Amino acid sequence: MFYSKLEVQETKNSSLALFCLERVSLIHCGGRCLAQHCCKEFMYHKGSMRCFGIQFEDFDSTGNTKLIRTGNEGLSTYRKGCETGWLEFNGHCYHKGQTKGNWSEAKVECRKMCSYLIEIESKEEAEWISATFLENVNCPAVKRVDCTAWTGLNDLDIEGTYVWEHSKAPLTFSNWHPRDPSVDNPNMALTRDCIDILREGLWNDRQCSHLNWVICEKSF
Ligand SMILES: [Ca+2]
Ligand SMILES: [Ca+2]
Repeated sequence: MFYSKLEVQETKNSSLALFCLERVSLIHCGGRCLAQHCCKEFMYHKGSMRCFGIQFEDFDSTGNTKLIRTGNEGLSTYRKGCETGWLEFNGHCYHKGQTKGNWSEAKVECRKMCSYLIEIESKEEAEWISATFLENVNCPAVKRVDCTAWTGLNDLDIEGTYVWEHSKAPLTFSNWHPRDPSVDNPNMALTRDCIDILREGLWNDRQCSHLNWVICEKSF
């Protein structure tokens, strides 16, 4: 089940169209959207067989998207679920990459898939992420170093002021390890500006150049 049909048209003035196809089948339209990470949903008009791929509002990957008006008579909207290789939790999709990277590389990696480094808003989300992606990987002996993944949280701009990279939201929920962020040695915190999630779901500040697993998140 990749799509759910939206019965009630959401009230928006316009949507960003990623692509627009004429005279195609509903299945063709859905397949096209499914093949593109940046396609959030598609709109289809049965009569004219027109197909619009709609992209995530918070990503304009191509730079040449067109605005189309919603509320057009006869246009049905189909919202995409999580793509193959992505897992769902609470209305969001998550994907763990195959290779490790430093924090900037991790950020770029997620962005390529119209997603962002995980932003953790609850204890349930933290625990689900660690149980799903970190507890079952082959962990070498040093679990605190090797079985960890980047989050979008960082204090790169202002030391001690933590923000989520994609949403720019300040920290409302936190799940720090009792000794973090660098509680025992505050000087160390000055060079540790990127936050990762440990195997047990707790957070730790680390140098951004460290190589960590990459977990990306997107809504649907
Ligand atoms: Ca989240
Ligand atoms: Ca810091």
